[in-house]
Amino acid sequence: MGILPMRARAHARTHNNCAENPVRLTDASRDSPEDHEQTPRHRATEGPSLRLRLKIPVTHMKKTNFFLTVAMLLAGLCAASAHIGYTNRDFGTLIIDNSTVVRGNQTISSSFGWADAADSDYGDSHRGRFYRFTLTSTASVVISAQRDNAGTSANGTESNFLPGISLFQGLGHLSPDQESHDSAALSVSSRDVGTEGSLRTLTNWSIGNDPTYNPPNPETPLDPYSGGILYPASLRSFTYVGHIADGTSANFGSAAGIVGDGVADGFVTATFADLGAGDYSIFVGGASYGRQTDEPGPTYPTYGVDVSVRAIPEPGTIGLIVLGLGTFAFIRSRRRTK
Ligand SMILES: [Ca+2]
Ligand SMILES: [Ca+2]
Repeated sequence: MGILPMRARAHARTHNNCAENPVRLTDASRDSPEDHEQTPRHRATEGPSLRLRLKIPVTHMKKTNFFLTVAMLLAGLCAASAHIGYTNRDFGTLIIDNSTVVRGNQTISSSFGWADAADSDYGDSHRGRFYRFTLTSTASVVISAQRDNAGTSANGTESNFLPGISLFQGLGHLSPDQESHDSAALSVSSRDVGTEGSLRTLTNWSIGNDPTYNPPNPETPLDPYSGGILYPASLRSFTYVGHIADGTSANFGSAAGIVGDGVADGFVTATFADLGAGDYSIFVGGASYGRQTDEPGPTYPTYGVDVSVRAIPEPGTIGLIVLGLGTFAFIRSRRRTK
């Protein structure tokens, strides 16, 4: 359970669901531009709605059409916000050579999002950032997160941010699908009643998206998505691999099974061993559970973070390389002897 009384949180969430989108946009505008990922529907939403408003005076519209239009405009505002996206946070296919790759200059909304998703009523995926990478063969990957002063909290309160990292197999929805988000009908119907969102940082979880049509149909401005190809709503699954949290239970709370690094210093690192080939998502968020009362929303401070990955060849692979070099040296020495 979160630390706010359930009724208060339910109120906050109801208040926040569609209305949370402008809030996220505010957060995002302070964040990095990659938040405004332009899926086809995002682009289309602004087009037809705007054209409708310019061409058809409200006085000449039937009342029902007017309300439909208002509803669509509101829906458009909802759809235009960012959910689970990876732009500027995609490490790509990792080269397994022990080299470190950094994605810096990213910001995270709130200092509690990771820890809040470790408890029994889950958490909101918007209170953190998703990164991704791909492996084409088995490797161990070192993942690190270091706070910086890039967020709105860069006024002396950035030290409130203690990062938590969770690693999952799987990815959220990618274009042309709509992005995954917690308040999609499929997300809500696939999780327990009363949960705060779909995100879980200590176990497997899944999240849905909304259906969309691409391209939109400009001939039906009241229903611009009635043309084109249907991309139906679906669920994406995240298979839990492991986690690390900054500090101790004094900051990340009492949820069972959390592994902390013992030193609440804004830095965490962990090695995730023997990862098979495939696509992975990293979730990074704040690990200060108790700060939910200090940051009640709906607008949250943002905190800067730099995240890095380093892929290490498997010990078996190293052994083969050493064996190969040894054989080469042996053959050369034999030739010299001859
Ligand atoms: Ca929670
Ligand atoms: Ca630490």
